[in-house]
Amino acid sequence: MRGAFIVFEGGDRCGKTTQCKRIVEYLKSTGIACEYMNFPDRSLTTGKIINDYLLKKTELPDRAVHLLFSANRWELEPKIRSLINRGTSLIVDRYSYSGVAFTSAKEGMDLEWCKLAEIGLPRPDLVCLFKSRVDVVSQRNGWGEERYEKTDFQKKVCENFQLLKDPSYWQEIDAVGSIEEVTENLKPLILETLEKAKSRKLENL
Ligand code: DGP
Ligand code: NA
Ligand code: NA
Repeated sequence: MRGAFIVFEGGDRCGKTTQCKRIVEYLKSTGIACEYMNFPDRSLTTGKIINDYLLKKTELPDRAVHLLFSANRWELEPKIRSLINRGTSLIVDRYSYSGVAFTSAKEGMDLEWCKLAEIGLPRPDLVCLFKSRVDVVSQRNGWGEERYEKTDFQKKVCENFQLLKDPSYWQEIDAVGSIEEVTENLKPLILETLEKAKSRKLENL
């Protein structure tokens, strides 16, 4: 039986990385095979260039950087498929939807063009979209260190996530409660998705 492919999405510093890791710990503690994965994976070949770009050490044209982020996901596509097919569930911190929402928040970038390089990647069984308020997250420590951490840009990103949202496999998560509360609310949703994935074929974007 295959594992489930679950993605957490949202604006920067909305708390989804913390929740991803807490869910992985919880699932492991109950004996469920699962792994944490995150995009961009800065340790990969493309990830090193992406890291320099995010830290504003290098400049690159918008389309070139968009395709690098996409290539970063394609670097791990064989691993994603093999883990899921061997029965390991994946809890993934950002995916193609960040790719589209962030790049298309830039001036002159078309949403449909942004989707093209994502076609053929495995489609998640569940996308948890973390709602957050930009005026709250922008107060968090270190805000502004990376390229996209600007209030107006993040508002645009959040609007783009709303355009991408597909109610058939997306759930909005209210990320305003305590860390413990958010995890408790997530657990039943995650467990239900793991169960359903067993009898469903993995689809593609
Ligand atoms: P993170 O390590 O999750 O904080 O992500 C780094 C930053 O990169 C964050 O601002 C979100 C952004 N990002 C993530 N994936 C993509 C992508 O595919 N394309 C673009 N343009 N930005 C992305
Ligand atoms: Na970030
Ligand atoms: Na993160």
